[in-house]
Amino acid sequence: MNTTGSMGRYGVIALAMAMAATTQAAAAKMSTPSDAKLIASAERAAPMAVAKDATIVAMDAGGKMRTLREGHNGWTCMPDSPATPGPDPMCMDKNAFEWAGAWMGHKPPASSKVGFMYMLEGGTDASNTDPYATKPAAGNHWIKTGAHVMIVGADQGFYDLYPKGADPNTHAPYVMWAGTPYQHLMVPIK
Ligand SMILES: [Cu+2]
Repeated sequence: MNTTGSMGRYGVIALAMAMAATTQAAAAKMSTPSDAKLIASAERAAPMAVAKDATIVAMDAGGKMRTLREGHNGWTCMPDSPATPGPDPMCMDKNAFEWAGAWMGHKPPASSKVGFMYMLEGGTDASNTDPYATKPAAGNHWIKTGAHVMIVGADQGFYDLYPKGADPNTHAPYVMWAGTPYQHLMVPIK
């Protein structure tokens, strides 16, 4: 007996695929905040005097950068990353934005191009030693830092002034991802 009835085997498979695609589209739609929400999230990263005239960019579902709003003060802000537990929007000056692009693109950052970044909503990072960890490893936990600013692209001698452990005290300045091309100083401000 043909258990798939009159549709036949391939009809059932096609139907199942169509249903899966519809479910995925619905899930994507539900989890994608509006541009207004993304912009508001991005603007919370810095003082409003900086954020209100900044370019706002966001990563789309396919990992491509999309410009939500063109700015004119040299700053670029990104909304919270949904991949981490807490809110972590950021505002970057030009050098810091280039640095972040190098990190995300797995490329070497420019040397001695010091950049500055605001993260006034704080941030959570999966590892203080691995720039590409996406979740904490066994016996590890999310590195949670409150409102802070970051200094990126400085020389080694600068980072050598600060602690570099895997489990830093996040209430005082410390180096994240020490010894990698993406080491940077995390500076809590509260
Ligand atoms: Cu940060």
